[in-house]
Amino acid sequence: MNFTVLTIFPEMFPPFFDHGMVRRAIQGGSVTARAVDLRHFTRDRHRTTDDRPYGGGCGMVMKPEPLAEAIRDARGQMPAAPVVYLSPQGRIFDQSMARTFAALPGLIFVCGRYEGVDERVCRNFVHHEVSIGNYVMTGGELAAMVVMDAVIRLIPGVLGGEESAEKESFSDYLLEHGHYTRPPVFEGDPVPEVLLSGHHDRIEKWRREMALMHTVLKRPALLQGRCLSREDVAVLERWRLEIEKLIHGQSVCGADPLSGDQ
Ligand code: 9D3
Repeated sequence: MNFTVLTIFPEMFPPFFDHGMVRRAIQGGSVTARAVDLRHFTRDRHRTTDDRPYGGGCGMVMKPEPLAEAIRDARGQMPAAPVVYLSPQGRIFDQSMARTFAALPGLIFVCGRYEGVDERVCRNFVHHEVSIGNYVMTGGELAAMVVMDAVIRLIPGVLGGEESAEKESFSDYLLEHGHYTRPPVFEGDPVPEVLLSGHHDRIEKWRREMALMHTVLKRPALLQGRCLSREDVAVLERWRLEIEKLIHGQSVCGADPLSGDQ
């Protein structure tokens, strides 16, 4: 997988490329990554990349010529790599988009700054417009790193990329169970006993149940419309009974909600 990032802030990228799994992927040869300074593709003395918007208004727009030249140059080097424009108006990035991108030979990222890029670049040079979420940032550079980070770990050959990616797609819609390591008791708080028991079938069952519980309590929307296994449904039914018992207990001992007192 080859990444080219077109940006007016190329210095932001080496710290990202030079750490952790990203660095290992590059060193191991499964990934190449470079940030290209858009100013190299300017021709004026001041190396201008922005200009005032037609029609007036505040803020600046990224000039089309340096972007177009930079994109042509990058495409010349990797013709099969689509151009991804990071923009707050893009489709919101998710795990399935990460999987789609990971199957490609390369990606060319265009990082917007100011109010964005000239619409004609968007229209004629960009294949995918991508946002990383509903909040306002100052440019596309961090978004490009987010996308590369999520894609790199899915590339076959990158540190068990295949194996763990497969496991993920199976339980994509569940959060993970809690993780524990030594010591067995930390500040009075013990590790769940089952994890120390050595019973691997009980441990697997506990993990699945805790994954379900974390999902129901923290991100219930993830379960909407997903088909759960028979065992998962049985676990949910058991919880429902437990919760119903608790509610019945409350209506006997607690205040009557219709009496008006409190
Ligand atoms: C909110 C009105 N405009 C700013 C005064 C629009 C605007 C333009 C450019 C808002 C943000 C940006 C810069 N953001 C990005 O380049 C960006 C981004 C983001 O802000 N949020 C989520 N994903 C992305 S990807 C690129």
